[in-house]
Amino acid sequence: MIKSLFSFCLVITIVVAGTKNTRSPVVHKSSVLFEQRLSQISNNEFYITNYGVYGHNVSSAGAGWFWPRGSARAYIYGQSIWFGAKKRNLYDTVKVVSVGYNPNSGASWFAPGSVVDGMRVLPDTDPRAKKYYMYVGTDFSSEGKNTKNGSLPDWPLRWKNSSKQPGKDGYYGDYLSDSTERAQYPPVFISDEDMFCIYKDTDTLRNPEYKPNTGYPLGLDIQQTVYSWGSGPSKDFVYLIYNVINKSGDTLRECYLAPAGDSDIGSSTNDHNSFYSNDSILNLAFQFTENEGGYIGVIGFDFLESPVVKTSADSLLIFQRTGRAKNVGSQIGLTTFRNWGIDNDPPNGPARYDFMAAGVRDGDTGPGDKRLLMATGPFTMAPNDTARVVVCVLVAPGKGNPISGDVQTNGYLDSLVALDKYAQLVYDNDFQIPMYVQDETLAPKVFSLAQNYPNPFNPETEIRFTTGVSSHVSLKVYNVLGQLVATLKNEYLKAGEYSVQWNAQTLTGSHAASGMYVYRLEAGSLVESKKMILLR
Ligand SMILES: [Ca+2]
Ligand SMILES: [Ca+2]
Repeated sequence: MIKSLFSFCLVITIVVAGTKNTRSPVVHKSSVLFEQRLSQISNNEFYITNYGVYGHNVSSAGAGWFWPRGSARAYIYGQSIWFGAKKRNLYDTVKVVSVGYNPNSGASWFAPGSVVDGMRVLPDTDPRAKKYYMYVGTDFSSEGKNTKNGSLPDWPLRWKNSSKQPGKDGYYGDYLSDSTERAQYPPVFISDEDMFCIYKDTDTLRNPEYKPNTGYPLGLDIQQTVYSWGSGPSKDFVYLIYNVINKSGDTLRECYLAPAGDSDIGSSTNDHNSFYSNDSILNLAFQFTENEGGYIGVIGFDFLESPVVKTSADSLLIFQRTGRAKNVGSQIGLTTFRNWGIDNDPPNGPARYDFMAAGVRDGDTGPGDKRLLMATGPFTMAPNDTARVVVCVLVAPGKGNPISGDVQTNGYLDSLVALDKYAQLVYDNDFQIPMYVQDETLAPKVFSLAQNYPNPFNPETEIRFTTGVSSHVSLKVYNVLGQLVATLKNEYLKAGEYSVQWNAQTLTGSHAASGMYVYRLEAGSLVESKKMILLR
């Protein structure tokens, strides 16, 4: 449960139809890009948004992960990923954590969209916004057309390294649910329901803790694909696949990625969290409840895939287009597991970072209303690097009274562990990951220059710009007479998002006087300028 409904209401401004009771299958309001959907196939009946929150019903501010389907048995109150990194910022290295779900407030700092279309959320009237709704495979025909809303883009995923034709050979859940067709494409294990979306951490208006010069945002695009099934043992687990792309110009060091949030099994006050330590290969964290009517399941969270590095100072060895790492043992795996009570949330970015990087595995301290977090890291991301992490969420029946004796050895977890091993086996042997194909008809602007912030300013302000291709870039400040006052950037830059601070110091080292100034970006053939005001 969240502690403060008040702050939740302030931060989450999404208005969507549907409540926990009605379980509206499609929550999709045409005037607002923010969207949540309800899974239709899996035995896990869960809400998921196009900005990373899952297991939370945003519209009713309530639990959003139920098992088995059709029951009122809640297992998750709300969850997403946190992404933490160290980066150079002005004169220091700062610890920054972008929060996909804050269990204290319910807030998400992520927003639908890709950084290539700007740091802020696109207005719904912008035609580019359409590609940032949630894609759900069962909405699409075999030709990849959206049968629910023809004005939305085609299915965006294609097989990597494939010469197959879009439409016939693209990746559509409903198309490949045909077993005859499916047999033509072994060894692919096709999901019955696929959901895909892209979101980013760059819209600082979404971050209630945002302050200039604290290192935010990290400049991440997160491509998220969720796979679920309706039959066999697979119906009890769900894969969440994250491709996290560093779209900033900064190298992000000692990165950690962690599913984090609040699981509540039925009543939130009598739950236990722990980490399964009897198997060194499984990265399995789990939660169970003390006996209460009807709640007999145990929920688990596992990294099926995590990044591969030689050392934490090296960049990633595995990239989106080079395929997954088959050898689980060469991956970083789970390095931190945290289990904490509702009153002990880490209060800010550096504290969250230290929490994720602690390298500890907290034990069961239940019963209570507990949060949990499992982190993989550290790894380094150069600009444009992609880190892929695959999380499995699974629910299996428990046995007997879980608080009598050790759940690790008394057999209570047997069904969960067996299911998790099966989920890992399926992923390792039979699962190929399609790649996102950028819709070229909706090609991003190559360059963009943002308004400085704050403005007016005294004495420091921040100017952000995006270069879609690598080129020589200059960013200069002029006074109203057209005289050069300061050169903020004048060098060859890789494609990416950049942030520059100006402390109102002139070329000669003196302090610029109050007044209007023009900053001018030249990148390739583009010239763009904006005005800013220094008020001393
Ligand atoms: Ca409970
Ligand atoms: Ca809880």
